[in-house]
Amino acid sequence: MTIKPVLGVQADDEWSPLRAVIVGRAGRACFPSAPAKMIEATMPSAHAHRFQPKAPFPEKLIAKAEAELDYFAAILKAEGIEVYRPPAGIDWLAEEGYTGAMPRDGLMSVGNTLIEACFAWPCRSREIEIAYTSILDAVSKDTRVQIVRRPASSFANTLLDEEDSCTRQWAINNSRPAFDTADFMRLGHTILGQYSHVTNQAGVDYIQQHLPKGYQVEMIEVNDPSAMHIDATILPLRDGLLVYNPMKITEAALRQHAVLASWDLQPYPFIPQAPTEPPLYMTSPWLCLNALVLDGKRMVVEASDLQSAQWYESLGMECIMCPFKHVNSIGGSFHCATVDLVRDNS
Ligand code: DAV
Repeated sequence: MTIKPVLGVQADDEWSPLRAVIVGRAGRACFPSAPAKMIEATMPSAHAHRFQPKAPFPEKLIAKAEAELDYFAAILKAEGIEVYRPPAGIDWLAEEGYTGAMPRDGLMSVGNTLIEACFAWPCRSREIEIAYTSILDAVSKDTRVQIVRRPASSFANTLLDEEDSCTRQWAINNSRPAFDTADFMRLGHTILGQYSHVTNQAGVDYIQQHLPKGYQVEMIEVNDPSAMHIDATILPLRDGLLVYNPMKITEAALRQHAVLASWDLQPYPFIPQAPTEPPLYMTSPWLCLNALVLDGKRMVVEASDLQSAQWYESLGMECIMCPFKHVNSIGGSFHCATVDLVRDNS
């Protein structure tokens, strides 16, 4: 039997059978450097001083993260999933960028449309162009695919302007569209999003304008003073079942959204602990919710996280264990490191 290559973009939820996916590559990854205000608002305070220009992550850490990403990609390929990778060895130090390991922050598929983030952090402004142009070219050979590249106007360096900035809830203002795509979670025709230190109202309006017909964004009420990315706060496991971080969101807030009204909503029942080595330079240990669901039955979970795996299994999932601690260290887990291009929900 020959397997037909799956090309294009057709995905609008987090759980339908995955057919084609992007898996990132670290390259010569660096601590992202952004104005102190943006870093202090979001990054773990113990590490905030590391986020300087030209500060590469330790070479050994990157080599291990790269091996984990390769192994993860091999697991997905062995499941028959088409895997797209950016070029190896991108020098993010020379580009004054961050990494190509976290494509979820910068690309979101909704139906046949792939939307590029209007990143708030200047060091990420060319990340998708640098690492993902060849993949965008490949998928757009399918003429049904719409790619929404970030507009030149979204590069304006105005997000920290304004005198009243110390009274604002978020580090950024609303002077131009800003959003990371990881502040959004797709549940079919409804996309749940959060405002954050990288996502503003103009960014939300921009997404809504560029969605295919019939899709809408709803903003979710999250209690997270350092909010940046919703994909360690909620995770749908299958149609009708979602897990969440009860320290950041309440069941009542989730139930306000019609799409979740009748879902089984399960709070994560433990307080996750950070590993001592390698350090989580950029995130909290809630990366345990940053898993990748393959098909509503199986999901990929960090190899040492037996506590989460047992819990997910008690909810009826089957866990595929994959080492990922070094990728976690540089900013994310399986959800962050991927972009689903095709999910089969027909
Ligand atoms: O809990 O630190 C991590 C999200 C990564 N995309 C957290 C959020």
